[in-house]
Amino acid sequence: MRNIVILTGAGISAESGIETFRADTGLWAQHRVEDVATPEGFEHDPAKVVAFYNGRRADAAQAEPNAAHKALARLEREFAGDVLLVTQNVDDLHERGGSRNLIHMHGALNSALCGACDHRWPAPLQMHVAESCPRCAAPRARPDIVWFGEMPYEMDRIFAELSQADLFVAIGTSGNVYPAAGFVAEAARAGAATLEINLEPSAVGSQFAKALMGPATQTVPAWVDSVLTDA
Ligand code: BJW
Repeated sequence: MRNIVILTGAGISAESGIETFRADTGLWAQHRVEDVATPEGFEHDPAKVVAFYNGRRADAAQAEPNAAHKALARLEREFAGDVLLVTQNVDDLHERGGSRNLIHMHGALNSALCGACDHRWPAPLQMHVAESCPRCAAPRARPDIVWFGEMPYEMDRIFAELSQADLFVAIGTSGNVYPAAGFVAEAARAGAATLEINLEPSAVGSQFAKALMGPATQTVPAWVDSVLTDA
């Protein structure tokens, strides 16, 4: 086995104290998706959207990487082949846990994006509405987040890596949001072994050949140990 592609979702950060989206008391039980996670919502009420992401950025800054984040970083360091981590999460707990080969397909809380020229720069802890772009000066700064209806980042690279994967693993994601929910089918079609690690089977759980159920801080370190021992 040479190439491992790992997809992570909100469940891997849950035990660091970051809320998931679709739990009964999760973010989507507290906020309307249309209001805070669509371009139309931002157009209609930018102050509400900026405040939502300011709160999320503050929560992420308080959180610490957990044993699952650290185990994936160890896998990247110690596995003889290539490990690519694709996260849907916008927090920076994978980086702070030590991962380097990482794609934030849904953007990042610590990044700001110019809606006029696509320039990116480090977001302040608290963004303000209609901040100016440091490159083109347009008052169009927005959180650098992929909202519904927008194209996730680095899709060409992700699909290329999935087509070369020997193993695809999804950790802590509910399988409700595409294109990420379609990665298991893509990887299986290309001949990869597939593994789901979650608290409970996801919406696409039946498409995985194997599953490990339990909290990520227990299942992920145990799985990483087994991969490094068998390698
Ligand atoms: C634990 C745990 C513990 C808990 N240990 N596990 C109809 C059909 C198909 C698709 C569409 C459709 N209509 C529209 C679409 C497309 C749309 C979409 O998928 N909609 C669905 C709702 C149907 N997708 C898009 O618009 C995307 N763009 C797009 O498709 O562009 C076109 C394109 C075409 C072709 C190729 C490529 C692209 C953009 C999606 C943007 C998603 N944005 C959000 C919000 C922004 C980021 C943010 O604010 O953080 O991203 S939505 C939200 O969901 C967030 C997440 O990244 C994403 C996934 O959530 P996740 O991570 O799975 O969290 P939860 O809460 O759902 O699940 C947590 C899991 O953890 C659970 O399974 C728990 O069991 C588990 N768990 N504790 C282990 N301790």
